Amino acid sequence: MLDKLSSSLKETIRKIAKAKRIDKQTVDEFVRDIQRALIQADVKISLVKEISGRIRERSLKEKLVLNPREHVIKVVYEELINIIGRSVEVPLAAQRIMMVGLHGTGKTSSCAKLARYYQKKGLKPAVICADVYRPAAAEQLRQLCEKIGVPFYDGANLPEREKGVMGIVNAGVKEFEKYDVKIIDTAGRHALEKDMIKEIEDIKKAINPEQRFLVLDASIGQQASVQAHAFDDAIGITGIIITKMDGTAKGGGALSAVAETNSGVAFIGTGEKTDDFERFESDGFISRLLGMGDIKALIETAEESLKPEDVDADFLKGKFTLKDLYKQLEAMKKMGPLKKLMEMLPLGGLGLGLDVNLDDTMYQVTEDKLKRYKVMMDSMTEEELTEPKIIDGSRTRRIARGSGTATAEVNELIKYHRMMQKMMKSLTSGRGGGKIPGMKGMKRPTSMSMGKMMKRLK
Ligand SMILES: Nc1nc2c(ncn2[C@@H]2O[C@H](COP(=O)(O)OP(=O)(O)O)[C@@H](O)[C@H]2O)c(=O)[nH]1
Ligand SMILES: [Mg+2]
Repeated sequence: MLDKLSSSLKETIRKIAKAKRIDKQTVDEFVRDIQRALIQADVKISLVKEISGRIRERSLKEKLVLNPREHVIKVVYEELINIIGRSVEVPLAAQRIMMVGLHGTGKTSSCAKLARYYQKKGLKPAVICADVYRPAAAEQLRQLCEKIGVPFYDGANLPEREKGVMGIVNAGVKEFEKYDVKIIDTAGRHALEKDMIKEIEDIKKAINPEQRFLVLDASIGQQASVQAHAFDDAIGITGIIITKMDGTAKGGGALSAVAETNSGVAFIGTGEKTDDFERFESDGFISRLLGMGDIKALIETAEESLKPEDVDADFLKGKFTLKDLYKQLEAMKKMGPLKKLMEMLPLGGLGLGLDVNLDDTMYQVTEDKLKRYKVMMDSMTEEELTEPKIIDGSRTRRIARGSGTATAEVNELIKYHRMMQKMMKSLTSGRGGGKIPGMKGMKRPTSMSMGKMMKRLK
């Protein structure tokens, strides 16, 4: 996916990191590399110019809080996030979703992918087919739904005269009253035509869907913005799904074009299979594009290393998320059994007040356990991951259902997190026994030195 853009950008980042010095000439060189890469990915020229200007300006004029190389990397990263696509929130709640888009863009496949997504998150989805023009359309959707065990409705039980689009949509929504997420597939046309627009306006009026997702084919590049504007004018698009990101080098065009509309990218399709579908989050996406899963953490760490008191304050506020825990556990897996590690710490002196009783099995961070934690975390919302406090009984049940685990396992993860959070707090607060010499690495499990980053880039 966007392999070419990715490899060019990685090459540039590597150059920046290795640069002997950062001056006007080198920055100009980096900017030219970035321009070339973006234009090849079909990003609009005016946007490319805009981002180049800002990178140049910020790289050279901004007050430095980092070393100059890290500063330039940070600027590139932030500016790319600004143009490569705005992402939108996708709530995990009961809702009606209508899918719109031109013919062949991937609406029908995306209906099944979306149903699968919600199913994995522990919600109950159902799908309605409102494409009455092509007999094969209903059959295609039925087969996709059958494969993932999601109920499907196409009005087969309706009397002939009610088998129109509106009849099916209304009956379908009623039929699936008890389902959390109702996904409605609509018919497309080969071009933006009045009767299609009228039809989707009617559907919107009749059932008032909370989400109106527009499906765009990535290979159209910048043209995405024309379609996005037109559909947005008609029904107010709440999120965009960009499909076929796997098959084109122009994905950068589609991703940046939608940022010009009133909406943002919700999901991307990365293949023909129902699981080839991911939530789009611009910062994570750009990090991956630049080849540094931890670039954000790296940059934050670099910033924080200048003001250690801020790091502490962060943890004191309880900013130790489930994602942090996961990273921590991964690191620990390498270090050996957690129990040994715990024994090495003067726990009493730390004032941990460990009221959680952990049995022996919980001390062992095994590959298997990490995998199970990962699927549970995949079934959580962003909010739950950052504020695990909000995970109550009903959320626990939903997470367990979505990840195919037991509520007891979810509870174990939460308990684990609470314990580690406590430990992190006392390690970094400077109180409750103070810092432990030689344990500085504990403070920021994600931190990476520039040297390490370079190694990773090689
Ligand atoms: N490679 C790839 N193919 C896709 C993706 N999404 C859809 N397709 C394919 O595109 C074609 C049209 O998809 P379909 O869902 O029928 O489009 P619709 O006419 O908008 O309903 C099908 O052959 C799909 O398998 C994707 O993300 N990647
Ligand atoms: Mg279709």
